[in-house]
Amino acid sequence: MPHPKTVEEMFESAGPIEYRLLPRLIHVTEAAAIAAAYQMGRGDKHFADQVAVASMRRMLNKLDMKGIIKIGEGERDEAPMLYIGEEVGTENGDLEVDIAVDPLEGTNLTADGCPGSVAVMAMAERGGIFHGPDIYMDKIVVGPDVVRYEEEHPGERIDLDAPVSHNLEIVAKALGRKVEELVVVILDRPRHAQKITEIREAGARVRLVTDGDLMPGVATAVRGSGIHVVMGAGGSGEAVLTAAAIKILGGKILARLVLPTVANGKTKEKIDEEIEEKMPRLEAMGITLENINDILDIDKLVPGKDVIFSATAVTPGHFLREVNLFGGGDARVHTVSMGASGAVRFTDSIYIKDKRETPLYL
Ligand code: VTB
Ligand code: MG
Ligand code: MG
Repeated sequence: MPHPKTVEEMFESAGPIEYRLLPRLIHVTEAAAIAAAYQMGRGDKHFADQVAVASMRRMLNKLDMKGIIKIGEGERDEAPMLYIGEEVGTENGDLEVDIAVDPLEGTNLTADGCPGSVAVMAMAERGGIFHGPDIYMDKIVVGPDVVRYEEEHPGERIDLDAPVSHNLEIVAKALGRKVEELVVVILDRPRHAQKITEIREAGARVRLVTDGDLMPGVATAVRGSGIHVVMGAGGSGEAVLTAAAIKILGGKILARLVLPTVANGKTKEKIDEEIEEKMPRLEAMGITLENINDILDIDKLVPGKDVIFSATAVTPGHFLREVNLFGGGDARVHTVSMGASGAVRFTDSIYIKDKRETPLYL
């Protein structure tokens, strides 16, 4: 299919979810981010998360759709709201929507007032988002230059199981750089010690993050962000959310489910405990001990076509400004949103309650 070129053609190519729900999705992540922003730096990550979840859920339930949470914060027993499997929306209209959600990605970052936290959500048509548990996914995320390079150089491909240096060399060639000129983001965790050593030995530069590798993953597909690769095991919901944005932006992600006890090198006893505890609900989602190690590419993570994504910063991000709170509940928020048509928006929203009290200012 030829790439739509004009605004008019892009407008016409937008699917019903992008056309009808993307403008609303921006409000959903904005509301959650503002709620969380009131808890910034207050040291209580659970409460910050709770208010973001509650606000996001109230907003979602105003949307005319039959929505199902496909991946997120856990099943009903652990997550009282927006749990995996929860149905949301008014049920009016004909839109059947799959949802991936992280109401507050970076709860610690918010509680500590540190950069990098966002309220984030993705949607697609039914069957369009990976239905999975909230365990971990190991992954590698790169931007569209790598996809183009792979197409032009058959046989040269990034590979989740290949040595780190192999992958970094391909990314470097795709970007016309040396490996020394790459930046890799990875969560600062003991489980990544070996990988971090390998990245450094390959010569690349490393940016360790204490939390939040989702938006850095999106940033790999944004030229000028200064981030070229994200690697390592983090939340599976976060990986699927990354995949939704990466699919829209034309990048690449390879991922694999992994149990936290396995990733974090726990004892066999602890691993067996986790298997016993989690396998029944994993199996109900079609994930067995035989296929749990399968590599998931972007079309497995986000099979949908009418994919939309929105992230509103709570604290400052790589390409988003933080929430500003003014008097009387007025707020200014910065969001990146996008849909499969290729329309990407940076929205600088200002909510004014009393126009005379708080005039709009630049
Ligand atoms: C990652 C990261 C998140 O949790 O998913 C991480 O992207 C999971 O790893 O921002 P740990 O269990 O080792 O924390 C976060 O840091 C928080 O959701
Ligand atoms: Mg969260
Ligand atoms: Mg998270």
